Amino acid sequence: MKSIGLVGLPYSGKSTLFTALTRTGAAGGRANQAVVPVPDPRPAVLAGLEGSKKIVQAQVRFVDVPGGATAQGLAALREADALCVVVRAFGPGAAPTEELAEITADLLLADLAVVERSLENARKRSTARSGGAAGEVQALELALARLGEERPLREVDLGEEDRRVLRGLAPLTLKPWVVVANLGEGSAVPPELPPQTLGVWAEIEAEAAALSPEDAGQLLKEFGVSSPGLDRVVAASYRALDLITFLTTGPDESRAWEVRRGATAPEAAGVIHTDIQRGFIRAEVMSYDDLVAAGGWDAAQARGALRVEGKGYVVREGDVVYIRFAV
Ligand SMILES: Nc1nc2c(ncn2[C@@H]2O[C@H](COP(=O)(O)OP(=O)(O)OP(=O)(O)O)[C@@H](O)[C@H]2O)c(=O)[nH]1
Ligand SMILES: [Mg+2]
Repeated sequence: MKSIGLVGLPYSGKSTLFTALTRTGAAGGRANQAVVPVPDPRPAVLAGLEGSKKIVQAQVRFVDVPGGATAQGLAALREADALCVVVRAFGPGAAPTEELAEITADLLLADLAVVERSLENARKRSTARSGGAAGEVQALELALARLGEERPLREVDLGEEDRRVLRGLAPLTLKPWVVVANLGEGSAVPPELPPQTLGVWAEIEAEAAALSPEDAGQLLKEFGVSSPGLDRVVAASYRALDLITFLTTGPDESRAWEVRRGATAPEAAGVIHTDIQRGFIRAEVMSYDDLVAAGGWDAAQARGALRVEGKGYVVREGDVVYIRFAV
């Protein structure tokens, strides 16, 4: 399960957004987390067609970190897989672009401090062991130089070894991120924010989160919210994290799973269970669309939609897979 850390200046509306996303109230002042199902209609559709007893969504964890670049807050963010940067675009004196610049600067500074400290240590070890930590020193020097130019590490062209070294430090600017503008009622995303910025009305959605589904739907409709923040924040985070969804279905359950884009069939099998990866023989695969168009797995197979794939197969978004394995 991936975790997404909410970061932003105080009063940007992180806790309000957290409430909207997770339907749980945020505990004041502390980092707070909640696991929510990833919105995806496909497992339920598969369950209907295959008569599964259970529907299981993929899950994602949100972590609400109280404002500012406190040591505690940054430590909580380091454990996140992706960041969701929340800027205030509601109320008097809203300056979302400046807020985004300020948060970016805070994250860059935090990384700079961590990389500097590690570089010092690596240099000491490198001289002591006559060049043993040379690769490490090189990676850290590159990172330090780029951070000094105010370049987030996520935008830096890093080699395999650089990535390995840096991953150990969990730099904040290496994490994929999604920018969310918390909008005032009826207003749109200010055009000066980055083009991928998501606009949400956190307060209205947080209010809706406390209502019954019917009342919530009514309220959101009144305010013209067609696609809830959760759907869009999760979708954008999946894109930023380069994740895809594959599905499994059977009499017991229909389920959505997340895997890194580019993963092979055995790697996807490993998401289900390490034993299934170890004993992988082959994957039987059809696309979700083909399965649904035919009205079920067997019917789709009869139409020739089933493919038998080996160890090298790269799993695609929306694949429904059945793994043959032996232990
Ligand atoms: N008008 C309006 N007020 C909002 C909106 N979102 C949040 N607020 C209000 O702004 C204040 C701060 O919101 P929080 O969600 O607590 O902000 P935060 O980012 O969690 O702040 P810290 O935890 O202190 O860092 C609260 O009084 C919210 O009710 C919004 O979309 N519109
Ligand atoms: Mg808060």
